[in-house]
Amino acid sequence: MKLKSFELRRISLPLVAPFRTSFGVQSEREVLLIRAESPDSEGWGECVAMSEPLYSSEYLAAAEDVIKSHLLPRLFAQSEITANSVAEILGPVRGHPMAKGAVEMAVLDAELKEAGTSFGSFLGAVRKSVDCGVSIGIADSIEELMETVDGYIAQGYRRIKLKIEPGWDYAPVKAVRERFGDIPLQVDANAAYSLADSRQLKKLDAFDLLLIEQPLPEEEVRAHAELAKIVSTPICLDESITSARAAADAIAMGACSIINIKAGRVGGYIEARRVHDVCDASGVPVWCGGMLETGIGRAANVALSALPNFKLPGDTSGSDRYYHRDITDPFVLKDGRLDVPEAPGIGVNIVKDILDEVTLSEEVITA
Ligand code: OSB
Ligand code: MG
Repeated sequence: MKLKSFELRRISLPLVAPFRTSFGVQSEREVLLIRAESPDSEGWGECVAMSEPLYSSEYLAAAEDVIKSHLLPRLFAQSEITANSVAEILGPVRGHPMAKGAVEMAVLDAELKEAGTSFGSFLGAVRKSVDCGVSIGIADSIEELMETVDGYIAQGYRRIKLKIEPGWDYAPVKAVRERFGDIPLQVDANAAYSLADSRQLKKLDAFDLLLIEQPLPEEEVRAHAELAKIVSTPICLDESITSARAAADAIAMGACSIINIKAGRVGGYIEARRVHDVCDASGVPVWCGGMLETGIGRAANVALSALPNFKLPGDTSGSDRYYHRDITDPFVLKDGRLDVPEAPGIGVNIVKDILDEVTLSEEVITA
């Protein structure tokens, strides 16, 4: 494919409710979107970097800068590119997986639209719909949390994930278990603990959780292996898994028995599929994480979630879990599931009027 131009568009969407994690409170989602244009096609990419570098070191303004200054010039230097070649062309630039992943996604969407192939069939989907879970932020009180969980269960979500941090762990998990019984339940600490907290984390063993996600810092893979010997709840890694190779290493070390896959965190959907394959070959089940995506990223995440080793419900919630109005036709839960889009590329329609309304800035970069 020949590249004509890339459009970089910053948008801001208010969240239906503030989302509190151990790394801060989010009440709006600022997102960088990329539109790749070729002579015969166009494709969309969503950069999952957040406004501030609190989940990982990447953040929106830095992603925008590295894309403009270092990534696009490398792509424009090629006379023809394929989505499969993007990661290698961008390889000399260290780090910035979310920025690279967004660029690759835009190119891949354009390429698949031209070929008439959906993301799902490109990636190897084996299901027409996927089981959905929901990620629930840290609440102001146990009573407020009970109401929130109750509402999501009523909407049909097939798994509940509670954000935890020191001071908000044992009591809320116990309360949810006692009130809602045997529901599929898991927790996510976003690296808020240290190995010295292992006695507190071990108390969660009483609640038969599906998993505990990323209790310790990103770099502390070995410490997760130590923790795994102490707690019986399965350890799942999110932040630490930055590539298929990192996944293979973490598994070999005994640091996790489940992996959360986020395409942006590993540099794109092609590497995400490799993470899936490495885990599958090791007997490690995976599930699809979320980054409060718009319908653009959600469409691709739902397609990815349809691969065979996605054995647990993902953080692929309905559009109304996040936004009053999404920039695509909304994803609506049916019996706790979302349908995998079947149209070419990401397979979801972008609502141009809404997109324009929420746009903060727009820049077109030409070869
Ligand atoms: O750690 O999974 C996480 C949101 C932003 C950044 C990190 C995480 C999350 C979530 C929400 O848990 C997932 C979602 O519903 O998109
Ligand atoms: Mg997480």
